[in-house]
Amino acid sequence: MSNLYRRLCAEFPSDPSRVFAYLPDGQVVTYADVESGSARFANTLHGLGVKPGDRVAVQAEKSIAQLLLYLGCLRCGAVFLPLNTAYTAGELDYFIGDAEPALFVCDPAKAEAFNHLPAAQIETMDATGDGSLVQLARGASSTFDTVARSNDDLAAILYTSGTTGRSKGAMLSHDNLGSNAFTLRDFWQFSETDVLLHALPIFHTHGLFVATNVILASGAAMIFLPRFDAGDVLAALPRASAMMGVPTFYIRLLQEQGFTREHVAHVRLFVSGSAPLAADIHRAFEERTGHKILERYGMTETNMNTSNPYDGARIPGTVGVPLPSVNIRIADPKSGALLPQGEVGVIEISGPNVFKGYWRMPEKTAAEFHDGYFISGDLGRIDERGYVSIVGREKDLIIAGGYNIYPAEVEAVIGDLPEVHEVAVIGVPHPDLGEAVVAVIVPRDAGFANAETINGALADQLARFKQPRKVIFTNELPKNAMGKVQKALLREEHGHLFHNE
Ligand code: MLC
Ligand code: AMP
Repeated sequence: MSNLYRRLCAEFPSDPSRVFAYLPDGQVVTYADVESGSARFANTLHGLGVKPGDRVAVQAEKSIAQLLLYLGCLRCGAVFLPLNTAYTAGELDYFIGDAEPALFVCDPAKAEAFNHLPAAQIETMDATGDGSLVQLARGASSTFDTVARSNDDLAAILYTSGTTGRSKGAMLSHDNLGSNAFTLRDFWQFSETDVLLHALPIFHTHGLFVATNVILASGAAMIFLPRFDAGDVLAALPRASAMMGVPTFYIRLLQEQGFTREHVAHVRLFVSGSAPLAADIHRAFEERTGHKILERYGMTETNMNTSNPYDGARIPGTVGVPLPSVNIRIADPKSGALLPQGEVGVIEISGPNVFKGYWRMPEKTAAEFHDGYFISGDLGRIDERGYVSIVGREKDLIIAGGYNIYPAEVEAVIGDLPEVHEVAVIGVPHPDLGEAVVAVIVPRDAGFANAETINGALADQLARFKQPRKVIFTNELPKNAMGKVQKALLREEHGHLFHNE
């Protein structure tokens, strides 16, 4: 039963005509379709020579076909490797070079641009679920004998940005994903009667594993929207029993007039995660709807770690208690010594949810573990009731709208521009995105102050969400005695840049 697909499949409804997904065009995908569609992809991958352990990299718009491909990968033992659709061709070069996938699946419109990539084969899949791979799958058999996998065999690799600027592939096993899916299902009381509103991207942990795996593990259904659009979400909510989102989703819903107590009275659960949910948004949401958002805390490397309770106090500003079988402790960021309850330090995590390490980076992996615990880089405290609060980050990371951006990566690209002498990239509070990227630049020529030139030069090199929302020119960056840029001072100075947006 170690193959994650087999574990999920055992929970599918006994009536295979039950709906797995409601699509925007009115079509439905049943559990029978999940079984046959994933089999077709598994057979297709097999036919293309993809072997157990081979990576299948995918950069394609959100579609049910892509979810079926993910399940097809699980079934034939391939390692699913989804990539953010915002990544530029330059960024993809690195991922493909590093992961060496046996197959790269991309949007048909982009296939030509990727011809130079060293992937063994390229096939396509578009937003409507069509493309060369889908055509092959249509002709494949609708039954497939799901291969045996051990708990530790890899099911997926998800790239996360790195503090040094180099992305790292987090290796997630069948049991990492399986254990977390079943834990969350039970903790949040999902069942066959649920209908989840799914408006998240499916190339990250949140939309792919937390949302999709939990629904499959419950034999439940989802309303599958291509992206978050407040109007579309509002229109779909009357048919949903639960919703999962990043804080920006809830901030935007609160701006909608039609988002009222009556409109969502029947919804049993709103979950937030991937970025801090401000306590005042939590309260405003409760005031408007009567619902307390359930905030949880996770990471690509660890899946979900903590959650506010389903029954019991959901405390604004906290991420709840460790999930069953997850261990959380707090360590001194400098010495690594374990700290007593109540003190602030780095959050360390162990449990079946914790990943197998970074792809082909054994030293980096070793450096991020402390006696078997993964060092999260998040700063937190555990209170006397056992609730965890995240109070900051030790890692230099910006989270905008639930996407992670490592300043080091953006600084490296901007620092290479001929106009730039020095640059510091910081995250500044933003009312919609939580944080926004700001670049503070010392130009080579004191008279140069042209943000368009800088932004224009970044367009091909960095995904749009990593590019600065504002560029500020200055004569000098504040530095400490060691010559290190004092980012805290910059954040303080520019903290109000987006106050009125
Ligand atoms: C889009 N843009 C962003 C952005 N998303 N910029 C910064 N941060 C983001 N998150 C850019 C667009 O390219 C566009 O650029 C401009 O911002 C305005 O776009 P928009 O229309 O307002 O954005 P929208 O498409 O509505 O997207 C915003 C969003 C989306 C919040 C709905 O980013 C989103 O779905 N985020 C979810 C991310 C997520 O799933 N994270 C989970 C990670 S897993 P321009 O200039 O072209 O207009 C994880 C573990 C865990 O963290 O615990 O879950
Ligand atoms: P990612 O690498 O995209 O998986 O992002 C993981 C990071 O998101 C964590 O290390 C945290 O910094 C942050 N994060 C996730 N959930 C929360 C939350 N509920 N509150 C605060 N930060 C969070």
